[in-house]
Amino acid sequence: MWNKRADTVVHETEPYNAEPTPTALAEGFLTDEDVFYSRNHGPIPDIDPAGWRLTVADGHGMSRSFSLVELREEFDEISVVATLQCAGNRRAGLMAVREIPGEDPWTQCATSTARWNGVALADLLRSCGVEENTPGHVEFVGPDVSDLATPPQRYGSSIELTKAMSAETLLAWGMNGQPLPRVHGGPVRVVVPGYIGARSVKWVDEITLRDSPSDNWFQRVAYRVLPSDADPDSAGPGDGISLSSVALNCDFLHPDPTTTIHGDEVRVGGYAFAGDDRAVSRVQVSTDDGATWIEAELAESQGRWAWRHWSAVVPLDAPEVELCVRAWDGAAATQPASAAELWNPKGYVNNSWGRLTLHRPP
Ligand code: MTE
Ligand code: MO
Repeated sequence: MWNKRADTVVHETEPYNAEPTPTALAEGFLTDEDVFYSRNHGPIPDIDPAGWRLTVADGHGMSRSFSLVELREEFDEISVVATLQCAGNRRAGLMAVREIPGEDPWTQCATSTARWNGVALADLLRSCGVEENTPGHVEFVGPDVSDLATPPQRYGSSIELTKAMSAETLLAWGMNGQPLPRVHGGPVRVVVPGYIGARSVKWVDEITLRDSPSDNWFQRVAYRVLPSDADPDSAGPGDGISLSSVALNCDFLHPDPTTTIHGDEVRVGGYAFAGDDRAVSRVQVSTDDGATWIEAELAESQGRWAWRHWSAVVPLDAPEVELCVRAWDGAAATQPASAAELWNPKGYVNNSWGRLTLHRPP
């Protein structure tokens, strides 16, 4: 379905929610369309690019509207390599601690990287008279109505105006050199590099300037880290920590733990990513539950908005070896060891150490 590989792990068909296998995700620094994870809260709309229009409103009664042709003609095309990562990435690790009803058990593959092409949102906003350094927020709304929200409503989110006016935030119509696929928001989506995937609104058709963050359910109620003892059903608007920047995170993508490893050492590898304003500075792997650490090699950085691939050769001196991996950022902050200390009622931001158990022939 949706041009995804046959080995894609489909959590739900309606709405469509699916992630690649770790092996598929490891294949490229950029993630091919048929591998890229897909996260939806409602039906995937079918929009004719020729009929699509984007309305930009100042929140005080003034608005302008753009067609796709106008966007392409009036503004310079830019391209940004950026990793999208769902706030629910690695939720399965939290569910292993305690159940999280009504949410999908994403593994470490609810994240993918693409080269996005389009226009800088800042250029579009400037053309509408928005000035740099004005305080405020920018709301994005798509046409897909989600009945997961209370009340059912179109999917929306917001970011601070400063991030909207940054060089990296874009309205994308291209992904890895191809027209943006329908399932990923075609004809046009927002891409907010360094922020949780939820802010990168697909099929965007309304942008509104605001004094405060969006009242949309997906901004005000969902995508918030509630205290571990909170009842998610009675959580109100504004409760919990609102997520924007992606937390420092990393995990294994290979080798496949269901295969038997021959030899007394093995090369392991995966991805590491840090959100807005931070960078991955180091990745380490341990074979003794964190007592000692082996420095992993980090692949060369391909820009500050993209993940880093890493790999390390580790000894395998027992029939079963449990590995863990952690990253560090530029402030020398690192990741917590266990998912238990991070458990939260909606299951967001599991950035505990990645873990992988490997087997040798008996
Ligand atoms: N935009 C709309 N209109 N509807 C959605 O359900 N899901 C968001 C975001 N944008 C969503 C959306 C979430 S939670 C994520 S993680 C990303 O899209 C996923 O983007 P992808 O499906 O292209 O991987
Ligand atoms: Mo997400």
